[in-house]
Amino acid sequence: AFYFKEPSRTFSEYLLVPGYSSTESTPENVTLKTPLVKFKKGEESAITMNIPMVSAIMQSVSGDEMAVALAKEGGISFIYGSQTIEEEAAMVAKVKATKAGFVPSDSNLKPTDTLADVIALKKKNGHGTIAITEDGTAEGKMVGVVTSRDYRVSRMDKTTKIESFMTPFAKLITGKDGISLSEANDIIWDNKLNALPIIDDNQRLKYFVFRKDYDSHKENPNELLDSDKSYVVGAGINTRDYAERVPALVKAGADVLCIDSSEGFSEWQRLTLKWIQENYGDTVKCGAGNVVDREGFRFLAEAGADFIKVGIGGGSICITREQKGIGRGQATALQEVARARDEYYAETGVYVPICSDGGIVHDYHMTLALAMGSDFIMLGRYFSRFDESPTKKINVNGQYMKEYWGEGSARARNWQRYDTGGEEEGLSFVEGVDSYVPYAGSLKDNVSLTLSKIKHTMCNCGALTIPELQEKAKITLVSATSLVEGGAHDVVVKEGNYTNKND
Ligand code: MZP
Repeated sequence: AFYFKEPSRTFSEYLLVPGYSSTESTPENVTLKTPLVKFKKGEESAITMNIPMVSAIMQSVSGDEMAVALAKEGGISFIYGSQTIEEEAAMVAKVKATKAGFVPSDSNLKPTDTLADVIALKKKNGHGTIAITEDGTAEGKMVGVVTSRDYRVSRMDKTTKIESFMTPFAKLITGKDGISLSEANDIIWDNKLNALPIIDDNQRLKYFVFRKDYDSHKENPNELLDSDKSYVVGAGINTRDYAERVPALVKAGADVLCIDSSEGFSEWQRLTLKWIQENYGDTVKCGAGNVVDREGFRFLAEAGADFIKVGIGGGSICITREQKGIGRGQATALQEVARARDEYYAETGVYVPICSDGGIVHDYHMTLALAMGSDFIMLGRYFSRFDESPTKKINVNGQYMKEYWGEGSARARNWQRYDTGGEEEGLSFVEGVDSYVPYAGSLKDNVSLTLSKIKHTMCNCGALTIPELQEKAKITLVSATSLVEGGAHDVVVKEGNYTNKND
């Protein structure tokens, strides 16, 4: 057997030692832009992200709602592959169809629906303006609109029919398709509306222009109206049904794919990548993984992976190390793979981005992962706590929790992720658990806080970009006793004065 000389280590065993910060080292000057897919020296990656965060390929994390919310912040979700091809493609298509102000086809109700239906739809879509069409479909003629103001009449009974409180279409000030954004904005403000419905010649609703969308596009209004821009979305695939799944996802508009597997150093991944290259050349981008050492990285890089995920057994819901005794401490795995990535780049002139996947507990772990060479980070538990994850929010002993389960759990039954080929199909033993995580609110608020911490730390290290952080970072191992020194200690902390939401 081969024995590694050093023990494998986790993020919590390290700290960053500050470097020189100049007057330029301020959070506003930090950019977190990062490449998603491989590129040649001197060229740019075909897909870049504004923040180095992607959401995990998991049932309890990445549905279409998560994908839109994360894309709005500059990251990318990978829609889970442990569902039928049709269901996964439909989720991708829904994300691609979502534009600022766009109304998805299930955002309509008919006049005979009730206040309860309005409330349920508002909860699902997050906005209070709902179109009322003759038959409740997006193709139907628009007959009115319900706004937050209309249904906030508390005396109303939930069984009250919409027709009794909606604003009839005749009374609406409507915009025609082709209206300029500033014209739309004038109408919105002059009439104290929250949203302006934009209709086509047959009085069918095309989309709403929401006041909040206008505000966020003030700098460049054309991005919102006359624009085809859709949100970037990824999707998970497996090494069994790729010949059917990949075409369906590509047709639905997926921008990037990723082979979702707990162990990626396998011939099955090489064959999957080969099939994609033979059928699509380099027009379809696909990541692979997961690996934890140089050999695994080189194998997938040579097989043509567009990015490579690092990490086995470190996920919060993962029991692979306990069940099978395989894996490696995430920090050590990442350091070795990052060196292999740099070596491969020096040799071939091809930069293959790597993604640290799993095991992030504190926000500073993300900064460490970036400093250790990760180009971006995949997170499951982190995103599962937010409103936008596709799971139920439940009250457990007085505290709000969200459900979070592993892809290798009996609940997800994603046996393809743990498949080692052969005739055997199905889950023979579990590699993940079903759990609760404390509910933490909206993605936007939490991501902003996390990014702010990352940017401040980068400033302390004198780095304004991720590559600069990787070059300049000074990283030290910490002893078990100095870990205690790092938290509040030898004081009685008053209740409620410190909450680190990601802890
Ligand atoms: P975390 O962010 O919750 O710590 O880890 C998320 C990662 O754990 C996923 O991206 C995936 O690589 C991995 N995962 C998902 N399901 C399981 C499992 O059931 C798992 N064992 O390990």
